[in-house]
Amino acid sequence: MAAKLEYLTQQQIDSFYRDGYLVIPGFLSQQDTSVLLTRAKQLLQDFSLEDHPLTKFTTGDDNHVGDDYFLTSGDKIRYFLEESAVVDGKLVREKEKAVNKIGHGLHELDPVFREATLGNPAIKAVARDLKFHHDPVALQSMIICKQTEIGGEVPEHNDSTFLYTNPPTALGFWIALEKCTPENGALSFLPGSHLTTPIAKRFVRMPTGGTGFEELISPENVPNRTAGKYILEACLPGDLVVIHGSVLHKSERNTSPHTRFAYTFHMIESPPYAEYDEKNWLQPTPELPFSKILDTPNPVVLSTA
Ligand SMILES: O=C(O)CCC(=O)C(=O)O
Repeated sequence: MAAKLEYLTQQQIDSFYRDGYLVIPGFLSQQDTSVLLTRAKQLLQDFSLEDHPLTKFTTGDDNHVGDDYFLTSGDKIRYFLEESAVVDGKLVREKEKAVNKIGHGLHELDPVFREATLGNPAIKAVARDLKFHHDPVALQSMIICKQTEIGGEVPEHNDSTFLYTNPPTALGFWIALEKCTPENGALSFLPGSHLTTPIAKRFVRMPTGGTGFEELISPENVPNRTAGKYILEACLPGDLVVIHGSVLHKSERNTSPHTRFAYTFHMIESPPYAEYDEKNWLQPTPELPFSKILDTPNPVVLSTA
């Protein structure tokens, strides 16, 4: 007998596996969404520029400092600036309006985001209903700010390229903290592309330092990209979008006067069902291993392919 659904309808599950993403309107209450937005703004206020690599180090030779700031951010709360907000090592905007994203250990280290991620029974219920993983763990989290006027574009990608396991198992949970519109860079998706787009490369730590891509399929063997049209998903504060790690998605630049804050975190499958290796840019530490989402693993999974 099929397990009883706790949060999703069968129609929502079918739509996720057909399209590669699922919008769940009103996943967080207005009150819970506003708590997260307030906390995100507090973190921006608390951000100290003192020892930030992009403002402290200015020459090309010091780029490795920025790499290190990124590569060791998995178990920290760190601030990544909009490129156009820093000129010659100086911030040309208020710091609160200059941060592109905050990451990548919010779900572990910040009490408010931890509660919204690891402590949220509705997230666990969605993970059980979707049956995407046997034993999901939370890998990373980010607040994406999409600042007014300069909020950077996120080009077309799929998440398993950047959060790679063998086989690919990334699953994104993306929660709008503010209204997302075509003007301020709402997400858009190529429905069904997760079924036809293999993970052709992966983002890795380079043996020589820094990061780069490793080919998994040589370019001549990568199938033509999925035909079809991108669908823009306007969202209201509190809406959740669950994102299959292989589905193509993107967001445009925010040229509007309205910010577009979102909170996102990713899950992956654990061994023995998937392997997470040392080439990945984000590495768990003995002090902070990846936290499990479910108390009891899902006995069966529907698909991660
Ligand atoms: O929030 C955005 O604009 C992009 C988010 C995204 O692509 C992701 O979480 O994978």
